[in-house]
Amino acid sequence: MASDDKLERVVQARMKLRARFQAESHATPSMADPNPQGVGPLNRHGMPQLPVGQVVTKKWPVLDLGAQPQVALERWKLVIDGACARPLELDWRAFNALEQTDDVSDFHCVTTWSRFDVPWRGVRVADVIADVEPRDDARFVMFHGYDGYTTNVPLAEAIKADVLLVHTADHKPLALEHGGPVRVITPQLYAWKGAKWVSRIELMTSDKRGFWEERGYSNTAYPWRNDRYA
Ligand SMILES: Nc1nc2c(c(=O)[nH]1)N[C@H]1C(S)=C(S)[C@@H](COP(=O)(O)O)O[C@H]1N2
Ligand SMILES: [Mo]
Repeated sequence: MASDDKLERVVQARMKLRARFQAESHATPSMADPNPQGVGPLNRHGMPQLPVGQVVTKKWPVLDLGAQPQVALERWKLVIDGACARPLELDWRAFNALEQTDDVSDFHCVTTWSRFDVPWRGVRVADVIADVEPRDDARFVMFHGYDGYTTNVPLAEAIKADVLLVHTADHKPLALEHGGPVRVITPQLYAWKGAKWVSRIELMTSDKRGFWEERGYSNTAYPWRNDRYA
């Protein structure tokens, strides 16, 4: 357990970050689209069940760049750095000692399949970002994977409560092919915004495009706007 001083510092940092982005986070289409483009009965967040153009799958397809990096837990680390006061490097033990969150959310792949109701367990991205005390000019995040993959999101998206660093899916350790030991999930954005085999969370002062964003995928990636390609 953290000392009182450390805990107080982290709580203060979290409150500051939340206050700074509250309005922006609630205004994004992914959180509360005034006119969501989807089908089916209203579901979580008052959205239709399925974003337009998606079909439900029970299977979980695998998409990667052709390599699945195997990182032994003894060598695994996660770096959180960039535009912040206290860059951090977590090893496996330190990561697992952080507060754990259980959530159930949907997974929407831009290649038109969606998985409903996936049970996840992991650490809130907002928590580790608050811990490094982002500078006031930090506004964007780049997620990096051990395979060299990158994907960018606004800080306001990254700190949503359902954006997690997950190590468990479907009540089992996250399989290598799905990004184990740890990946990011972004339930309110298309799934390419969640880096598998995540190695680094980089805070940025200006937006930079990640791997698919550079190759014509939408920078914003809102499933509820059918916002797939730029
Ligand atoms: N590191 C890494 N993360 C990645 C990818 C990748 O190639 N490398 N592919 C992305 C894409 S395009 C999608 S749709 C999802 C797929 O996750 P899955 O293979 O677990 O279904 O992971 C995303 N995260
Ligand atoms: Mo994808």
